Amino acid sequence: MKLHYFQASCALAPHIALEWAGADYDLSEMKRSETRAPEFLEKNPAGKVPVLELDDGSCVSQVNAVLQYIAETWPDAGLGPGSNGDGNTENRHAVQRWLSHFNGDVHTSFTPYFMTHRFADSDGARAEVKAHAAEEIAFQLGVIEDHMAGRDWMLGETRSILDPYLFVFTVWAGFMPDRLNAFPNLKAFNKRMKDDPGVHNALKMQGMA
Ligand SMILES: N[C@@H](CCC(=O)N[C@@H](CS)C(=O)NCC(=O)O)C(=O)O
Repeated sequence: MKLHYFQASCALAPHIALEWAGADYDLSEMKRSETRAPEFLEKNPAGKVPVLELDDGSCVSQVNAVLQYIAETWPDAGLGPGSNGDGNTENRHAVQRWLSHFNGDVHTSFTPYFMTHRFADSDGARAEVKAHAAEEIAFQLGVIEDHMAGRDWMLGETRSILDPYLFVFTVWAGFMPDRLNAFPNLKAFNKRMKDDPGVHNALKMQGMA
């Protein structure tokens, strides 16, 4: 199996999950500009990483689907909803709720900030888009900051597929001028993750550590 990614993208989330799962996998590093190449569009018509290409040639795309595929394929790693032996519906709903929030609200708030050229042409308009995006990012990160008060991991005491995805947002926030200064709980979480051997491996493989 092969994970298609580019450096510091959201594909870092499944990359960490593969490390935590103890999976045997290869990496295929691409350039951001290659996501619209015909060969890549055959793997994911949406033209985005991550893509997890399986040994039979089929592909799993979309962050949430790839993360859930990893949790289900390596259940012993305990990364999925109810896989800690509790099996409860509350936990399943929490995982779905946060995956949706992450993918639909938080991830998309970063897009106009880092991909501003897709949203406006003039320098002035781009500056406005970026400023508004920064406000939305801060609002969405604030929701998770509050949730993380008194918690080590998104689900409390047990790590799950949510944590690598949250880690990506904390990395991206680190590229912004104010970094994580307004979010002490997320800052502590970022450090906790960086201290984890699997996270360190993934960052090293991506040339980020
Ligand atoms: N909805 C997609 C979003 C993935 C996404 O935004 N990927 C970015 C990297 S973080 C990407 O590949 N961007 C390339 C592009 O838009 O050209 C998912 O959940 O996988």
